[in-house]
Amino acid sequence: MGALLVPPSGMATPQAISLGNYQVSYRTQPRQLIVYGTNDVALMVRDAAGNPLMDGTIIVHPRMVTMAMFAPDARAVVTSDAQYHAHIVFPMAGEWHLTIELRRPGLAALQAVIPVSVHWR
Ligand SMILES: [Cu+2]
Repeated sequence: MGALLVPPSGMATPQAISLGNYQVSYRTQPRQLIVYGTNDVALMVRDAAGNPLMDGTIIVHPRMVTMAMFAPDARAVVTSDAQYHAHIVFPMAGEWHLTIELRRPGLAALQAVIPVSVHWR
C-alpha cells in the first residue's frame, strides 16, 4: 500500500490502531513526548478500502493513566497530505492515554486509545 513509509531517522516509526472500521496510523514528533514541550501527534485515517479520510473531525483527549489528571483537549488539523496533527501540552511526566475521537456528520463518534509515555526534558 505504501501507507507506512520509512520515516526519516529520529522520527518515530508509525504505529496503528483500529477506530471502528477505520485504520489509524500515527507517530509522534518528537519521538519521545516531553512535558511542556511542542508535541505533535500525526494521524492518518484510512477507510476499509484504504482511502485516506480527509473530512473527519478528530479531537484528542489526553488523560493520565495513574491519576485523574487531564491535559487540554486538542483538535487535530488536517493537512493536504491527509495527516491530522494534534498539538498536545502535557503538564506531567508519566503514562498517558490519548483518546482519539473521530466525528463525521450523521455518524456516531468513534473512539480509540493510544497509550504514550511522557518524559521530563
Ligand atoms: Cu499526573
